[in-house]
Amino acid sequence: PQTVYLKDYQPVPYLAGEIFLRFVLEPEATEVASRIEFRPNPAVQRKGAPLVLDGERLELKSVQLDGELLDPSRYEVTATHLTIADVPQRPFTLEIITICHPKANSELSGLYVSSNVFCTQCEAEGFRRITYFYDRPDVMARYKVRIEGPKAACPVLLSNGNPGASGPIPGGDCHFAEWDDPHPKPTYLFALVAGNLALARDVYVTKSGRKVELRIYVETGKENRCGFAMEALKTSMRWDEERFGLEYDLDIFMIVAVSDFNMGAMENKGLNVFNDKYILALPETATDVDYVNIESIIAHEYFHNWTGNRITCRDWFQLCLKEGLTVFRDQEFTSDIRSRAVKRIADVKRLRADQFPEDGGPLAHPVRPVSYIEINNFYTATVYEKGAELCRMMQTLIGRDAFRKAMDLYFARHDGEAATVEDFVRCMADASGRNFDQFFTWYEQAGTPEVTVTETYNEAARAYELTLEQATPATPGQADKKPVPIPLGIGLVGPDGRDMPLDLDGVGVLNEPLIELNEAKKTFRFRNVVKKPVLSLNRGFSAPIRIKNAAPIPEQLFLMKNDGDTFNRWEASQRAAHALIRARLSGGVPAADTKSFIDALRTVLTDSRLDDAFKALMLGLPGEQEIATLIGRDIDPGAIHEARDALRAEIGQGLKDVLLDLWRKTESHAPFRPDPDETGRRSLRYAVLQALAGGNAALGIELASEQLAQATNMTDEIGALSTLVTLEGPEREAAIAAFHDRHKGDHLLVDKWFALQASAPLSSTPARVRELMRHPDFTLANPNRVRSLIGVLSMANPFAFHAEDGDGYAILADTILALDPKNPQVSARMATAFRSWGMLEEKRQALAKAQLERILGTTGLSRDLFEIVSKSLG
Ligand code: DPP
Ligand code: ZN
Repeated sequence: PQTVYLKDYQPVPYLAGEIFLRFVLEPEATEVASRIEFRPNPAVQRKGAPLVLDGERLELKSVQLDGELLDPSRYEVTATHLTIADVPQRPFTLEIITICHPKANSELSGLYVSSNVFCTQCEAEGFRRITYFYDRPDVMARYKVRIEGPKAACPVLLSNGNPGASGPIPGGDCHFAEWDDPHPKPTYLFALVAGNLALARDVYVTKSGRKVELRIYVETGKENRCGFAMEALKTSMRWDEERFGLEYDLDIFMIVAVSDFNMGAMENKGLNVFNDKYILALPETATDVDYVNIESIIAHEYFHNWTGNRITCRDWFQLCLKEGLTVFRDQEFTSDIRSRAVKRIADVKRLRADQFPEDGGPLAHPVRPVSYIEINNFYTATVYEKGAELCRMMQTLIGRDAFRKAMDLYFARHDGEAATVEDFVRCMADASGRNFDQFFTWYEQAGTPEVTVTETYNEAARAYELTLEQATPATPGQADKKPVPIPLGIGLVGPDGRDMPLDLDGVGVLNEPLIELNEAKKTFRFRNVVKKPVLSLNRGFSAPIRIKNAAPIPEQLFLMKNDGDTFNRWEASQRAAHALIRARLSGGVPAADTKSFIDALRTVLTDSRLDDAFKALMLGLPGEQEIATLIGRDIDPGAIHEARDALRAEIGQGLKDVLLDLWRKTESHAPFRPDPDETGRRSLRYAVLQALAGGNAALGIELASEQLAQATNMTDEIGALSTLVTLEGPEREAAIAAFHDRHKGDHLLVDKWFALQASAPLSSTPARVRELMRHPDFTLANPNRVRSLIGVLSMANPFAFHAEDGDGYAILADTILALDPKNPQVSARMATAFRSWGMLEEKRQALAKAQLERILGTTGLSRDLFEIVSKSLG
């Protein structure tokens, strides 16, 4: 397969004006007629260049140029392109008729059928499976669409933009609908949906008083499950007006929920398509986690209307321009409407679980990559989550007001354009007056920077010296790293638990509690530090770095109890727990330290000023994957699991009284509400249950079973079950069977049923997963189903995935090989679970490597899978 390079970017020789598309829908063979206005691109000095259009899996029927039918000798058709060597060097119109095969499309890219509904997914390069065109984001055109289809099977006919004419087609059972999108857009934002769908409606009035019709389309019978999504949509629309001054720009905004979808959701202009798990919610079908996800994904896709659609990307290397920025925007949205501290902790947990391992392994790539084989492989945690961290750092460095000015400038300069990361960062620089040249390294350099801390304190001189050194480990293709500018939130906490003034030598008392490490090494000298302080660094996780030498446990415990920065209070608990688990792994059991850790936890859990959600987070130990990433080599996932479990047991036993008290206090029979308080209460309740079960399995089984028996909403049901499935015994099996009986008619709940079993850290889990792969409800055709069983096993259950006999690896490889011919995007995504094989202990390393080699040795691999597996093998 070919590699595509950023440095090879070339604009197209012909630009497109209007594109008119006519679809005659049939599941087996859909006819697409296009009429496209082209004109030579004045910015390109290649007179007479051929017109080379992208197209895949299309049956070409005819080509007309300016109304004249072209003889096939005038053009060339390959598996990937239509080339017309000789086109006029003035505006011309091309008309093409092609056939595509939606029913046979198992890749879920292009036009396909999901549960009898026609739908499209065009990002990144799916449009080329619909018709021949320039399938790249820098070619923006005005779309007019006419859809014709059978009235009975497809009463609903949707595309982007505003609705136009519609009605019956004389002489048959078909009807048509026309859509007109006034905003020029690239191919990847095109969408079409047609089928028998039910509808929820609402109206939104924008801040300038325009009425926007809101519609959410779902499977018939599920209309009553869209209320929460609709509210989230209206809240998002309001928030974007208030925080960024951005208003919606069409007469109608539509969302369609489908059950077969490769991604979470897609921001097509005016017609978002969603994986239905991120739309449908009722208290008895969705958990708190589902509610929070629905809210933030609705917001994310809506926010793309400006950051992504109005201003799009010049090429796919600029993907973070829309994704990193839009994740940052959705994070801010959630922070504003829920708890900022809880959101920050959740995001950092996710960054550490997904992005840090990616950045430290064979698939590491810069936030703006320089090459790819398959672009679909670059919808990664690095592009999204680290990309968002870069936006956050820019806001931290210039302040919220200047950041807003920079955003305004970005829209003023680039609205309607396909922009680059340079364009965006230039707006930051121009609006703030700050130089961002060095900052750009963050976009170009892969790897997680490591900061080493050295402190000295001189009581007599009241002088505190902080020396910080940064280094970024080598990543594939990037051996030498440059220093990056690192903004560090900082506090010097005095013995009374209060922050002391930050009086920096040569600067004076800092206005903002922030220092910047721009060079490889720097010493900060603080004056008038009357007592030896405890350092609280990288407050709020102001930079996506790793502090290499964490302070000793007693200091962490002090911060856990006292730090004025909520994030760092949590961070300190993670560091302390991590240190305790590490100590166990190397044989030393520090009884005194464990006891003081438990005491510190007790202080937190009994503090009535702290909210439930925060307490729940404080009870959560660092994940096994996270611990493994920090250790970095010779990993024995079984040993990590045991050491972590042993600490859990001590916590469960040592805090039994407090935990039981919280268990009683968090009981409620009030009607379900997915608001922050109630969500927090339930999250604490189930963290407490897990902790109690960790200390005493029998007690865990008893409480979980009791809770399950009286559960009236899905959060309570899953909360109880997710603990119960970790505890072997007849109760577990009975509960699993009962859940299926109760919920087998609801595909989203059947997904949960698979996921619960795949998540259990038991040695019986791989065998259970193999059994479930033969269950009548299991299918490789549905991405959510694959993710809930095989994805959960391989990405969320390190203990079972890394089973000593290698069966976890074999299951994953078997699945990947069976899936790849059907859906390469998902098979490649699954394969990333192997990426950290190189840090395993020898025996597991060999087992995992053998599976990777087995995959790579298979003929006919997709480009997607080939890229992931070959890069993983290094
Ligand atoms: N649908 C994906 C997202 O919104 C890709 N654009 O992130
Ligand atoms: Zn996005």
